[in-house]
Amino acid sequence: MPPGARHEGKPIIDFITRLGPTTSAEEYVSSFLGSRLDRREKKAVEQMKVQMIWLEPPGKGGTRASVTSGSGHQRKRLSSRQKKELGLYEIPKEKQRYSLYLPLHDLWKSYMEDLLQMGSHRGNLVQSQMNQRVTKADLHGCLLRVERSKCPSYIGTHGIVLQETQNTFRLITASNSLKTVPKANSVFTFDLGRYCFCLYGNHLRYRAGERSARKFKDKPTLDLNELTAHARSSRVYKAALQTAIYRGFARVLLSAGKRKDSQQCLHPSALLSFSLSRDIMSIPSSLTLDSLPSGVRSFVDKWSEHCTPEGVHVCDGSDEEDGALLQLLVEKGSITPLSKLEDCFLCRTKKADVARVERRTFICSPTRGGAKPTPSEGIKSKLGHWMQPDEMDALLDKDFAGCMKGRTMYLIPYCMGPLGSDISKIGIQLTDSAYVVVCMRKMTRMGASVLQALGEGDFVRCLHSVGVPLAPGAPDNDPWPCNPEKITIAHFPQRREIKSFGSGYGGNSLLGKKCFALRIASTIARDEGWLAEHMLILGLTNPQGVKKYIAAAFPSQCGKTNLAMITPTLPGWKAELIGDDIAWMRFGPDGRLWAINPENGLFGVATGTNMKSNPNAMKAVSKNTIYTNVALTSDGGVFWEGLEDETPPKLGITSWLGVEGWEKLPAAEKKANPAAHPNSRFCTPTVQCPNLDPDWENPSGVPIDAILFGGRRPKTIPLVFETFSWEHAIYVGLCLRSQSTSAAADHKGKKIILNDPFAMRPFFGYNFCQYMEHWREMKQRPGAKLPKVFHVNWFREDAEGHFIWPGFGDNCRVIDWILRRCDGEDIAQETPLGLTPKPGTIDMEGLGPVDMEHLFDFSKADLEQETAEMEVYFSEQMPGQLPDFLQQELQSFKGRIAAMP
Ligand code: O2Y
Ligand code: MN
Repeated sequence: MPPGARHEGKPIIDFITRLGPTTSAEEYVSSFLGSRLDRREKKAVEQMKVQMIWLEPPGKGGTRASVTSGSGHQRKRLSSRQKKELGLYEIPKEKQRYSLYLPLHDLWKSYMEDLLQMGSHRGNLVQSQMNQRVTKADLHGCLLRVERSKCPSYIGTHGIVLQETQNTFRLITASNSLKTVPKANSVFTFDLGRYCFCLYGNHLRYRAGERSARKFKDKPTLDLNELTAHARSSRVYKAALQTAIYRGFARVLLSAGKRKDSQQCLHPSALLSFSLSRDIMSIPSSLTLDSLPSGVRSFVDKWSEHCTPEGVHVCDGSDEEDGALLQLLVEKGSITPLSKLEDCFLCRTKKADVARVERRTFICSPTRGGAKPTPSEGIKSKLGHWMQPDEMDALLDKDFAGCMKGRTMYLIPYCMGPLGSDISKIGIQLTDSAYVVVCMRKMTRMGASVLQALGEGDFVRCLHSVGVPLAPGAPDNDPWPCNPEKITIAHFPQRREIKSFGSGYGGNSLLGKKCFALRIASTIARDEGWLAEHMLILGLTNPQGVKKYIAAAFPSQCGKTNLAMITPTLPGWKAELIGDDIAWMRFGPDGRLWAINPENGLFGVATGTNMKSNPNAMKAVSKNTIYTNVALTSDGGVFWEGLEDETPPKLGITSWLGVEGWEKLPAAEKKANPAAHPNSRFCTPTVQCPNLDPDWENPSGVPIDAILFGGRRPKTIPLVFETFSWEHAIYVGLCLRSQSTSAAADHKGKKIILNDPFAMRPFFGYNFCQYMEHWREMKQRPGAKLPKVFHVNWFREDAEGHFIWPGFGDNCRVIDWILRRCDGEDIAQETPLGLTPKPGTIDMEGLGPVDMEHLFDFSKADLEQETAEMEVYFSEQMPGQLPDFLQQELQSFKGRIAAMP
């Protein structure tokens, strides 16, 4: 610290801005002394020089009473009053700018690093020396934060120290305001490098000069209980100590002594230091890095070295941890509590981070052909993106280097599937997003029990960052940090690894979902002989009490969640949810496919969900839910398009973009700027769904009787048809098409029919043509009893564009027909497409008039066009690569069409 900066009064002010980064302390001060002061100020500084000498530890030749200046003759000190009169304590308004003092802060940091020997000599100081030095250090320029105070209004005050008096610090905050905070009964922290130091104000009640000359005694005083509200248990202490050790700073922490209550105390010093980021300090966990299995430990060591977070928090999944994280997110402005709904929060993302980003989603298998079929020349592949693994590693290594600076790295141990099931798989996600942690806790089984189940077993390695490191001292005040230009979601199926950078949203950041449970799992499934599919799982019990299970694959936003939570309109029917998005299906000992839902939560689209379309979902999301990008109502509730009839008209609405009074906008403007983003989501635990199946966590899964494919098809494709064979079923999966939705950012807005084979187009973890071969091989397994496969279309339209079929709860009428077919009832007739219901075999009891003829109507020309379009698709997307058995299916279909009158 330059001597000139060691003063009690007027701070170094505007000349700071002129200093270059290499300016030495002396130059810095000379610059100030020599050129920038007016007469009055120079005189004051002369006086301060005297004061500066005072602040040096008194040597043999000097006494407080007689200190000599450089010129040799004695000077009299200014009294505090005189200094006040000289205006030394005043900081003019125009100088009250935080940015002016950042160079001072930098200078202070190098002074402290020297003082504490944190540079090349690091490690030489013993605990007591370290404490002495921190105690005596000049704090002008320190970025200090009030961690605790008797007066709560000071807590959180954070700024650069400009003045220190006996009883106060004066700070300039990032919002350019001067704050005077009392030392008494306050606890302060400051960060230095990767360490966080803690100072007890009661011990600092001296003038800076006196403090520097004082001898402080180490005395046992504190434990972590006194530091933060959440740090009330020895678990937290252990985590703190362990993290400190991990950081190589354990020297500063000694586990000396035990308190009466047997909690270990931090080192018996009033001025203890420990290496924890602020977020870590306030989030409790029963887990420490040392408790991790060795494979997990090397994984986190590797990436924390590379991403350089402030600290690592190992998530234990407890309620306390969840509550503290939610609180932290509220404090940071990332989420808002919804007063109307119990334990519900609203999160608003940035406009540029609202959906999955397919064009930046890659499968990094060793060869291009391992990831996707080769399209014909000049045609862009729509079946995935590939990058060579080394190339992707190199690219992402750059992006991830230092990307978590200033942030906490959270380690999330999670399990896809019920804990203890043979079918389940474990992942470890490292992330710097607390939002991701709280969502992962709802979406997966997460925490301590997962690590226990893992032991030294293998796991899927998942690394995620929002990609926004914080500059030293910069405030963490962006509620939705993201780096949209650099979004990359990379999968390394052979290494069972996922790396995601730049986005905090849903499918890009909750890596257990699409990345693991579909892309990586589909590869594992191929290797191990099972299926990982984009399918809901639903149990249906008919009025006779016979229960069957279906799995259904629909492209995004085709009502999959609605079907998974269907309330059947047919009397006596019961529908029970297993899962709404993903199914893992394995052969059971009986040769049937048994399915589990690998997820623990619903990440459903909010728009369009209401008491008519999905009453079960509405009930599920009435508590303990995180809403993202929905609108806020003036009574602390939520709103989205589709809730108009269920929202009192007087309520004010603030759109997802923060537009207040949205409800008063003209209809056209409302349409152009919806209250909720079309891909707005609710994130809620599955267990909150009222129609949950009692077997939803059965480790063996449930036996699947029928598989359904479906899409939004306004014309040509009938309400339902049954496939002729397993091979024909694969052909129907291959030909799955649907009107576009908004879930994928790349196709926003446009209503076009898109190919979405198996509803898996964005989710294949390996080459789609090999995927179809794998499906075929399922049949070759000895004793395989595969389910029947159907195609459904709830979205057939009349000439005016109105839906013909009522949909929603009435879809159970179609399912009834399907399940009767599974029982072998003779209720089907052959058509070129497949087997459709014989007239009158769909139960229409209690339903108004429906144009059944139109629902099943297709012409020869329609089918010819459909086939021609599919052939173009095959020749563009997979020329010469369509498996032979599917070529044969295509030819058979064409033959059936040709035979039509
Ligand atoms: O847009 C996102 O990030 C979420 S996408 C999603 C979420 C839940 C269920 N399905 C999907 C999907 O796109 O299929
Ligand atoms: Mn989905």
